[in-house]
This record gives sequence, C-alpha cells and structure tokens, in this order.
Amino acid sequence: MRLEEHLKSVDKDIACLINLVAEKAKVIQWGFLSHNFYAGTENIYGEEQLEMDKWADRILFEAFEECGLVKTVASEEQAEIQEIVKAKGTWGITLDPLDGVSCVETNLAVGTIVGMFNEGNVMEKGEKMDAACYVLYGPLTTLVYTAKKGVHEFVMNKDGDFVLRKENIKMPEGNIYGSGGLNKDWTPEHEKYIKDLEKQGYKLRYSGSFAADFHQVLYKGGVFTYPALKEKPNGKLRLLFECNPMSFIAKEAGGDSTNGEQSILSIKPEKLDHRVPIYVGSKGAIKLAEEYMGGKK
Ligand code: P6P
Repeated sequence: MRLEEHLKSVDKDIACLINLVAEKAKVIQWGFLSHNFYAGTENIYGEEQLEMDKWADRILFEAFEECGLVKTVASEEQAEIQEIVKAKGTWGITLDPLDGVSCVETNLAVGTIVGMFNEGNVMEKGEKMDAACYVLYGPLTTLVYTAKKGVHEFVMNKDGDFVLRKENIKMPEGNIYGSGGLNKDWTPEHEKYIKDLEKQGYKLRYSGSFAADFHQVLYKGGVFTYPALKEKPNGKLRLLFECNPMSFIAKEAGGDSTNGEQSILSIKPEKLDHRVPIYVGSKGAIKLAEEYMGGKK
C-alpha cells in the first residue's frame, strides 16, 4: 500500500503534511552528494552547519509555507519561531531538518524529524502533539509516522514512491542500548544504570545519529539515552526538535520516555532551545532508568 493510500485513514490536514514531508524527502535524499559541504555558519547551538542543514531547512520550510495549513514553524536551524502570515490553517510544526548531519561525512544514516500541533503552539508539552514523523536516509530511505492510530513505516521504492513496510509497529522489550556523552562525564547514577543493562546482556548500538539510533530501538527494543552529564545537567538533545517527536512515536508504539524523573512528553518547554536528558525506549528499560536516576537503586 502506498503512503498516500494509508493516510486516507487519518485527519486530512495531517495526511497533507506527512505527504509533503515525503515529497521533500525525495529531493533531500539526492542532495547528500551536491550539498555535502560546510556552509561556514553555525546554528544557535554553536554547531557548524553543513550546507545540507540549511538547504534541507529551506526546502521543508518553503513547502510548509506554500501548503497554507501551517501557521508557525520552529526549526532547529533557526533562532526564532517563523510565522507564516498568509496561512489559512493553524498548524504548528517543529522541525529538525537533518538530525545527525555530521554523520553524512562517514555515510551513516541521518534523519528529518517533524512534530505537528493542530493548535499551532509548538511550545506546548509533547503530549499535546497531534502527529509526528521522521525520515531516515540510510541504505533505505524510510518514513515512520503516527497520527495517534499506531506507528507505521514506509520505504521509498525504485519509482520514488513510499510503500508500506511495517504497520502498527510495537516496540519489544529488546536488549540494545545507546548512550551519548563521554563515560568520564556520566553521573554515578547513569553509570550504574548502564552497568546494570550490560549485566543483563544489553548490546551497545550507538551511531551519533539520534534518528538512526532511535529507529533501532523502535524495531529491536531497549533504550536510547543522552543523559544528564556532570557539567551538562540538561544533556544535549533538544526537547522540541528531537526528544518530543520521538518520545511521542515511542509511546504510540508501546514504549516510553523519561528525563529521569518524568515523561518527556509532560515537560513544558521553557524556551526554543530547551535541552533535556532523555531515556526513550521499552517500558522496562525506562522504568529501570527512573529507579536509578531517582536514587532508588
Ligand atoms: P554526540 C546529532 O548532533 C545529535 O543531536 C543527535 O542526532 C545524536 O544522538 C547526538 O547529537 C550525538 O551527540 O555527542 O555523541 O556527538
């Protein structure tokens, strides 16, 4: 079944927005060859921007601007929320146009991550999201979406169409883990948690690309974490652009998420570049994380 067909079962605005992301993913995936050089600029996080980052951001923003449904776009590559004055619709979009872009140089999978809020307020808690999707540019180009009726994956075929690969994905308990941060910077609680996982036989899988590392956990179960570090209590990943959409998808697939104390989806964003420690994955691994981070173990 093609993506367009599958989307007939969801709200028509959401269908339009997800089809738009899929259309632009076809363009972006060919851009890795032509736009893979440093732009000589930095984003608000002080991270060097690849031309790809800015190019993908522009392609997706222009599509959201043209479609008429989107009122605001918050992008990881932009310092402010962008208002689309002529919009008829009220949708708010959070956008990480190319997550993990530093992995392009070594040909590892990278992703586009999108959150969708019908009421337009992207500074809402993640639990208020109406839909989320991500594109993974790997050996296959795939798109995963949820509109609160299950999690579904599509793969781009040789004709450039996205066709159903897996429907109603359910995250198993599984046994892989990926943790960001240098071991020497981990807190004692996090170190004990990781040691416990390894004692249980969890295998390390970490690429440096959140979208790719999350996708592994969605399929195989386990946990991805970018924890609080000794000198960085909020970790690295951004609540709006990375943590909320993936935590929303994880929950819809039967998984869970936490910052160590509460669900990622229950955290009220305080600012556009709000960073949070994140543990996202299978229910058992997330419960154990809260026990360790809460000092109960
Ligand atoms: P580190 C990419 O820059 C990113 O935001 C995520 O995609 C990824 O999980 C993390 O940072 C990698 O960070 O410190 O391991 O390079």
